[in-house]
Amino acid sequence: MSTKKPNILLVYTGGTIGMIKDSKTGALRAFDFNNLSKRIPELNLLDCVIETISFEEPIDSSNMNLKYWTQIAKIIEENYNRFDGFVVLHGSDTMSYTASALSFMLENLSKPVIFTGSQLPIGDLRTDAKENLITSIQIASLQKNNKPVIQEVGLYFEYKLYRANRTTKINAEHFEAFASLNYPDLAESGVHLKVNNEYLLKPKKATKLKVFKKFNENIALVKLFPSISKTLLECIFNTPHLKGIIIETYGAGNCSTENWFIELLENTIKKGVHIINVTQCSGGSVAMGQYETSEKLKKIGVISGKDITTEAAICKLMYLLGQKIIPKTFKITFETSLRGEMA
Ligand code: ASN
Repeated sequence: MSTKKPNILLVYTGGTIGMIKDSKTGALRAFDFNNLSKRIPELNLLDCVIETISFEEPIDSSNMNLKYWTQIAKIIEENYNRFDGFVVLHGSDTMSYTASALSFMLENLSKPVIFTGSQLPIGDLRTDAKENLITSIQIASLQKNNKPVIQEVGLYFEYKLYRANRTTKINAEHFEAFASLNYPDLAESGVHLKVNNEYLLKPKKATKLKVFKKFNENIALVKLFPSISKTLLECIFNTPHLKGIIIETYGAGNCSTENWFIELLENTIKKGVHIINVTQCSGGSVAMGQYETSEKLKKIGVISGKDITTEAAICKLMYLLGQKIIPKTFKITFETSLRGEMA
């Protein structure tokens, strides 16, 4: 058995976790990650070797975009062989989007990439940052038979490890800020760190990491509401260069059966724009055809998002549009689970 300690790369992108209160002004400012172990001496107790890399200018995650997603993917790609695991520190607001995007960008991933952050800055007396950071590093360091236990993109927050592309931020106040309503927790941190092995992704054997960065951003997200206007929808659907639209429907994928609405969708699909049906509910699945109010969607070729989160649907759509899949197979490809993001 090898006695080598796992090497972990900590990637700091920004967010509340990396901030400390200036003792004089009281304002929050980004923390110097080169002095990480000085600030958090507990890290020296961990059974791994930690290196850090930081965005030159850390950002609030509300400013996240494709350019930054690509930057994170590149950091992982360039350091993939030197490290056994990666922990990405990220603002919680858009963490589910970034972590979902990375799950699609990193094909054949066989090492842990754990996203975490916090609700309170690391320097705050009542901070949740220390536990989130320390346990994320421990999870990224877990090995069995010299192989990482977690071999996918995860999100760790408030004692739970989730499959990242199954998560949604559900609370801006509670320390328990995330939920994975359609997939069980991958691990739980209590007195013991309990990994639920049966729910982990098992990657194909001996395949090399491939990093795909050519996402196509020409997409739209429409949340339906009773009495939504034809003018508004026509305006969105006729956006130049649009390649895909995600519609957040009601319940199990239901929507209005008014003729103008169905015709608008049908004509848009005929123009070659993909339409994905995702439910507005936080949990549960789209089941087109279960009610009369979704039967027509099925007939006109709307794609089922099944139980995918909106965050993961957005990233999967950008990813698949970037792959230049032929129109005939696009629907079946979207409806297939690629990274454990849907049933
Ligand atoms: N606004 C912060 C961010 O997402 C929130 C946080 O990290 N808790 O960057």
